[in-house]
Amino acid sequence: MSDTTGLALAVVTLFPEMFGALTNWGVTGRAKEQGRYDLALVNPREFATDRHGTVDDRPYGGGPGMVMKAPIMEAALTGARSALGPKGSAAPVVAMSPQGRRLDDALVMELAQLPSFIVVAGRYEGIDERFLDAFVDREISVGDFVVSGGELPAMLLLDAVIRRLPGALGHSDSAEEDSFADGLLDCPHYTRPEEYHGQRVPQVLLSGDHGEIARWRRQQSLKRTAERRPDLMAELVLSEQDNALLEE
Ligand code: 9D3
Repeated sequence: MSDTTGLALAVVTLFPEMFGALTNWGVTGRAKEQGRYDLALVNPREFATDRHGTVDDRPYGGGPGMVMKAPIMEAALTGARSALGPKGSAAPVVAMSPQGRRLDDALVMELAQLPSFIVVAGRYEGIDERFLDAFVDREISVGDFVVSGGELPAMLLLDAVIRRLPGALGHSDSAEEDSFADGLLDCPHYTRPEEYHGQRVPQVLLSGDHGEIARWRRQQSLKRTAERRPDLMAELVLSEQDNALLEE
């Protein structure tokens, strides 16, 4: 990719092969082919200094598990900055962490507007706190549940960011119509057959009246959001028209 166009990404990870799930498939695979982003993968293992390739060590104070070593992570981060070229020196660093701020659409949009950033994915119990203090700008969590490492959370974050890059989505699934762009859940969807296990497609969708269809879809979105996500509903400022649709 050229140095001046597209988002320049780097991930520091012990399992770089996992990121093929992102770069090889679907919307995020196509965006890569189209040069909308580039992804450098840097393995801390390559920066180990002993013959065993050690990247972790026992925690001070005792307890279970292992901790990723700060000097190795620092060297890998420097490697990631080099891999990014001229954009590397200014690239913010985000670490995936259960202790981080919870990912949401606002944070995704913020990251999608940067020229470059670096993601650090941890394994084991975590990374030496002094590396986080010295080099990491923000820690991000994907939710209050435990997964086995930072790689899947990093892929989740990057998928969400990449689909927000200009041109990444064809107009068949436009970014404006994506759920959460307007703070509402999506409406229900139907395709053939017209009747399935005795359930018919809502008549309005067969009517060809595009005004009525848009109105019905908006109403369904409002209703579902109110029923399923009162937390999202509380954040909305509804128009008179939306309030009327919800009343019906
Ligand atoms: C016993 C304390 N655990 C912390 C909650 C240990 C621990 C579990 C899992 C430490 C690291 C991990 C690996 N998880 C991540 O790196 C991670 C994560 C997650 O587990 N949930 C939600 N978001 C994220 S972002 C990175």
